[in-house]
Amino acid sequence: MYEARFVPHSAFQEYPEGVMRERAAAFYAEIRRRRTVRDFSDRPVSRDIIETCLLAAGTAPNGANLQPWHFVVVSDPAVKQRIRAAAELEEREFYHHRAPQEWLDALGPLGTDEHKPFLETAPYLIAIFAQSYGFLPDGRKVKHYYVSESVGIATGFLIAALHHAGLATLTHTPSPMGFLNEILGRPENERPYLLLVVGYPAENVQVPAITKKPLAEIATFVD
Ligand code: IYR
Repeated sequence: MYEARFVPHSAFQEYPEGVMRERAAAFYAEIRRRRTVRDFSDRPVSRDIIETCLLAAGTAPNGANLQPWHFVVVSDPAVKQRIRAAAELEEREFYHHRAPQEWLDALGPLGTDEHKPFLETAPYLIAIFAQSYGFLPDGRKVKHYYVSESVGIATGFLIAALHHAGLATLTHTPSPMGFLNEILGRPENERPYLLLVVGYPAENVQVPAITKKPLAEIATFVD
């Protein structure tokens, strides 16, 4: 039996209501500036910034604190080239055969296609893996819980952290992306969850003219 051990939550910070309101508004103003970009500069980004953002991602709430994620940060041009080739192979299939017309119609406003040059241009690709189970020090398997929820939340933290640091991201989801296990040598207990493209936007980058739903559409208050 494991004894739960508790410590004071001394890091919790309370603010006067006016300050809370200001902080809520400031965070909204900051996060609403985030846009997915699909055209990246090849300008390098210092690795320590990525490391700090990954530490932020690793603080995400998750099932039984088993932290069922692994982040592979790729900057090696040869590996990026292999990932691009494999992703474009799947994307060609997707855009020309697999995707139903309804899906292609939904993607229309984003202007995406099977060409993914950003997979080589951007300084970093972060392949995010979800671990369905882990291992104890003695090698025994440990089942993980709420894996997609946990990895989704950590990914959200990572995107927010990178944006906050002043970097652009693209959540890329070639499907299927089993090729990432092979190229990156990841074990059987890990499935690729998402490929995050990270760097500076290309000069004069343009983004789709899209809008976000208003509060009344995304939220209901029961009171
Ligand atoms: N994975 C493809 C298609 C795609 C699907 C959705 I849903 C998007 O929001 C964007 C793209 C691609 O990356 O092009």
